[in-house]
Amino acid sequence: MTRTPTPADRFSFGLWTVGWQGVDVFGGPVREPMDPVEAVHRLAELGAAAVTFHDDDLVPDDATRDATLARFRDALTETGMGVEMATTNLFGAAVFKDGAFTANDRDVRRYALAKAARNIDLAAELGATTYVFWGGREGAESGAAKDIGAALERYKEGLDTLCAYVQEQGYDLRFAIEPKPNEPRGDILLPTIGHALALISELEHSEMVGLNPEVGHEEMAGLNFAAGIAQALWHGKLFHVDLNGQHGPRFDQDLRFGAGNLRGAFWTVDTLETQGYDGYLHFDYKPPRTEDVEGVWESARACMANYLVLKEKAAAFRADPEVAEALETAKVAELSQPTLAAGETLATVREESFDVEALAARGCAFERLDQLAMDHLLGVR
Ligand code: GLT
Ligand code: MN
Ligand code: MN
Repeated sequence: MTRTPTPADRFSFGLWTVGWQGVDVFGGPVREPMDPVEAVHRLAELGAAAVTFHDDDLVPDDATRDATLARFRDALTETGMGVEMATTNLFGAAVFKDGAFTANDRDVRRYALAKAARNIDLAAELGATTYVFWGGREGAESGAAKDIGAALERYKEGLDTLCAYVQEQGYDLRFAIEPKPNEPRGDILLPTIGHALALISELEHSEMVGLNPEVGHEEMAGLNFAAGIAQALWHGKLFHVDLNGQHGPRFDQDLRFGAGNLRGAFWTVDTLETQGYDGYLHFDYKPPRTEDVEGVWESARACMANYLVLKEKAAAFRADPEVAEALETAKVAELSQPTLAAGETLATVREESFDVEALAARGCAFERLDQLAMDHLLGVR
């Protein structure tokens, strides 16, 4: 197995990731703006397959829109890079200070729909097949300010309206909702994978809406990312993924993939590689402010290399005969057997037929299994 990425690995990056100038709440930019054309070329050289963008990353103003798009298209043709996903910036401008689809102000909601529809047209034109909705400003800082039920109605209305628009236009595009618990709002609507799945089930065109979960966002909420995406896969809703790193519940760190919770990253890769995910492996990280532009490319390279190393280690774990034996002892495959036999009813399952004490005394043998995974991760097996 090689640790040098190729387009066959289907790695992709947001233009806003390598292009992040380091502006945070305490300080201004530390790097020059990055030309999207430069980003496409450098990422292609590093072995990525595609880029993704917000409308404002690529075409921030109408005066330069056509010229920028012409240069961008040329860069894609020259490098063979694709655009696999696009999204709308519905959070940066002052007009979205109280949200976009769920702003109390109806005019803001109407403007947000128009802004999203315009970029959906561009996304389809550039060949994107996924359109992400990260509602970072959809939320509140205080209780009385937001009627949560009404906000969810408007969220549904916004998504239903845009789904209908995509269908009318005949675009080959699916939507992916990205949950996040907080930041920039005090509390964000659809804070976790589970909340978003529940909203999706209420949508008019729920079949065309899935998820784009981000590692750091679930971990900010203290949740297990691998378990979250495993559930999303079970629902057939893991349309896309944002890979990055996070050190537990604190501000959104957006570290390079593999940094932060390394064991979590191992299980994330194992889940993506074994549970039927076939989408792009998208990195949504922020090269730290300490880095110059060379550090930016170094961290982008590291995101992909870390994924490939973990993929190698997870595969070695799965292929290890001792692991197979430990899985057997831990009865992991037994969970796939239905609890009742075909045609059996509860009438034949009698409490008195079980030796409950003996069942209770059986060890589960999970520690040995987990230590084998740890040994693979640590490189001692
Ligand atoms: C923003 C956010 C990300 C989202 C992006 C998509 S924008 O950078 O922090 O998690 O994925 O809108
Ligand atoms: Mn993030
Ligand atoms: Mn993200």
